[in-house]
Amino acid sequence: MPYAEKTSVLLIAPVMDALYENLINAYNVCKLYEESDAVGFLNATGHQFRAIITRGDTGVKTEILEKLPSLGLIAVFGVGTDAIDLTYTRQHDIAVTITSDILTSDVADMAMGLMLSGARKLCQGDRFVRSRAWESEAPPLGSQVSGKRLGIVGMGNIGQAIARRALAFDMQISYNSRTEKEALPYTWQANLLSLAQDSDFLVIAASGGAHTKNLINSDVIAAMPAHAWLINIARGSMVDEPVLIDALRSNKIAGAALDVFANEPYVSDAWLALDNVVLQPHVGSATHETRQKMSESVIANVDAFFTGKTLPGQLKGPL
Ligand code: 8YV
Repeated sequence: MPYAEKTSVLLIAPVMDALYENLINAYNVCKLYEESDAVGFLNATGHQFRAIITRGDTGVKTEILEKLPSLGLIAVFGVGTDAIDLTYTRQHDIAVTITSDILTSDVADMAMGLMLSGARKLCQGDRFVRSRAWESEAPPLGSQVSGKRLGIVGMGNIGQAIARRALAFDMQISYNSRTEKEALPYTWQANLLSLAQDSDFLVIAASGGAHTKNLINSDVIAAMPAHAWLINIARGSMVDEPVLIDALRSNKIAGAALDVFANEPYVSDAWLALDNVVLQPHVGSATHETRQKMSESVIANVDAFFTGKTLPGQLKGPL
């Protein structure tokens, strides 16, 4: 059989081993993040890449796209496209694929987990047992979750999956989104401030990007009741973090349970000094099952692109 050279693809950020192994079986994978002179590398080789692979949290800088004149595909390991310039991709006819509908349940589970661990003080309880404080003190009381008012910011797939779970907790569910989703049995609040005011738990489940940057600002945080919790499983960029930190320091709200941060993986010392927070390292979709399916989805999209088939995860809808 004649020797066929593998097609080159460009990897923007590290991915899980299983995905990397699958990619190298079929493609010549170049790791941009390991290049000491990324600009020089792209100047010399950029024209050869028709596909790149990246993560939802990393996306790809437009300066990189500009050095890839043959690019036809950005395959995202994740669903977030907020770190990709979609105006550029549309103008240059670059398809963007995401791992649609795979991580919804896990991220919704994480939102419920954060809500419960914050309000019921699960992390403090764990530390209380480990430190043996239990032998001499009574454990702290938490706040009830069942039956409370849940406000969801964003009612896409993940918001809806959170709402379905919250129904089983007898929660009263309201949401804020650009338009009302009349088919859903939840109360639409056109005004985010009113939603914040009327929620015991405010969960951020909208997509990131310029349109939602600092959406949870000082007005929204000031509108939240003093006993309320803020939960974020979406993007750190959606929260004005210094304002939230101030509110938590002065107990203007009860707490925050966060899976995402504005400058992750860097998390400022201010967060670490607070004990009314639950902090997670962006692990909403991080289960073996989901990450395996996400890997398969990325491979399916890259393979479909190079064999001229319909891209199963192609981003749809208006930008
Ligand atoms: C991914 C995410 O797990 O889907 C997204 O946009 O942010 C996460 O769910 C992440 O891209 C993997 O690192």
